[in-house]
Amino acid sequence: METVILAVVIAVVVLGALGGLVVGSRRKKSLPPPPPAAPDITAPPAEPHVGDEAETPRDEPRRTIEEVDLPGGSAPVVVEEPAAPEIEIPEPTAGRLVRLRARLSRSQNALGKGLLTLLSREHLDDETWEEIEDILLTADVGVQPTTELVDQLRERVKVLGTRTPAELRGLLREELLKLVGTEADRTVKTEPEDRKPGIVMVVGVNGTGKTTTTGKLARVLVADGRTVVLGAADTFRAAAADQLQTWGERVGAHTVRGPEAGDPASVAFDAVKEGKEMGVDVVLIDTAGRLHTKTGLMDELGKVKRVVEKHAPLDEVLLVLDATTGQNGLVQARVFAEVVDITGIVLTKLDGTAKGGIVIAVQRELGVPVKLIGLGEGADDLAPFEPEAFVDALIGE
Ligand SMILES: Nc1nc2c(ncn2[C@@H]2O[C@H](COP(=O)(O)OP(=O)(O)OP(=O)(O)O)[C@@H](O)[C@H]2O)c(=O)[nH]1
Ligand SMILES: [Mg+2]
Repeated sequence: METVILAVVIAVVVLGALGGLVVGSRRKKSLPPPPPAAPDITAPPAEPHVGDEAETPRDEPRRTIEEVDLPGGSAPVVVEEPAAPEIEIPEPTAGRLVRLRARLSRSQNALGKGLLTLLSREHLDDETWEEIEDILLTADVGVQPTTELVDQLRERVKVLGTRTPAELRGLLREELLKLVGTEADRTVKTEPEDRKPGIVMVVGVNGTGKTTTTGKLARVLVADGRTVVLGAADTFRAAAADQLQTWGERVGAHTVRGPEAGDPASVAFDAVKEGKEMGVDVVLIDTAGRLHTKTGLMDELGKVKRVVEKHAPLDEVLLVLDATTGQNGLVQARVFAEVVDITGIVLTKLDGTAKGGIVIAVQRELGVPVKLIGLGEGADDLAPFEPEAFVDALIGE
C-alpha cells in the first residue's frame, strides 16, 4: 500500500513539474523543451478510455512546447514584414556649384594663383608668357585654346599699361570665360514637350562614374519633384544592377533590370516601356563601361540606342568622363560621339584633380557642352555646370 502511495506522489510531482514548465513557457519563451518523460514503471496502468485507439501513438514525433501556439499572443511571429526602406530627401540643386566650389578650388587653385602671380610680374617677357602657357597646358586646357588665351592676354595686358591685381584677375576671368563659353544651353533635357517619359542614356569607359552619376541625377530629378525609373542596362555584372538599384531605392525610384549577361538593349527597351506604363517623368539608362577601342562593345552601344529609339528619340546622351584621365578623355569622347550622338558631357572627379582645363578642351573637341560636374563621392556631389562659378573657382576669389 505504501508503495502505491509513494508511486502516486511521484506521479503527481512529475506531472506538477511538467505543468509548471508549460506555464513557465507561456511567460518565458526561451526555456528549452522538457526532456522526454521517463517511462513510469512504478505507476499503475491507467484505465483504458473510449477513443484511446484514436490517440496519436506515443512514439510519433510530436510538437515540442516551443512550437505550440499558445493563447495570449505569445507565439513567435513567423512572417516578419520587411522594414520599408527609408526614402531620403536629396539636397536642393540650386546653388550646388557654389556650395561645392571649395572642393573645386582646393585642387584648381594652383592654376589661378600661378597665372595671377606670373601676370603680376613687373616685366612680362617671353619666358614669363611661356610659363603661363605651361600652366595652362598642365591643367589640360589644350594646345589650341592655350595659344588663343595667351595671345589675347598679351594683347590686352599691353593695352592696359600698368596692371593692378584686380585688373589682371578681371582680364584672366574674362578670357577664361570666353574659352569655357557662356552661351551654350547646359540644361539636361529630361522633359520633352510632346511626350513622356524623357529618356536619358549615360555612356562612357569603365569606372568613369556612370552609375554614380545616374544615381545622383535621379536624386536631382526627385528633389525637383520628378518621378524616375532607372534602367540597369549594364548586364555585364550583377553587381552593377544592384549598385544602381541601391541608388534608386534611396529615393524611391524603381529599377528595371534583366538577367546577368542578358541583352542590354532589351533591358533599356523594357525600362522605357515600364516607365511609360508607370507614367513617370524620366527614364535614366545606365550602361556598362566599355573601352572605346573595342569595336564589338561600341557596336553594342549603338544597338542599345537604336532599340530604345523604337519608343522615342533619346532626349540626352550623357558622356561621362573622368577628369583625372586628362587628354585620354578626348580620344574616348571622339569615338563615343561617333557611335551615339553625345548631347552633353559629365565631368567627374573634378574634386581630385588640378586638370579642370579639360572642360575647355573637351567642349572644343566635341562641340558639346559640359552639363554636369562630379565633385565627390557623396550622393549629392553632382552640380550643374555654371561657367562663372567654375572660372571663379579656378582663379580663386
Ligand atoms: N571623387 C570622386 N569620385 C567619384 C565621382 N564620381 C564617381 N566617383 C567614384 O568613382 C568610382 C566609380 O564609379 P561608378 O559610378 O561605379 O563608375 P562606372 O562608370 O559606373 O563604372 P563601370 O560601370 O564599372 O564602368 C566610385 O568609387 C565612385 O564613388 C566624383 O565626382 N568624385
Ligand atoms: Mg557602372
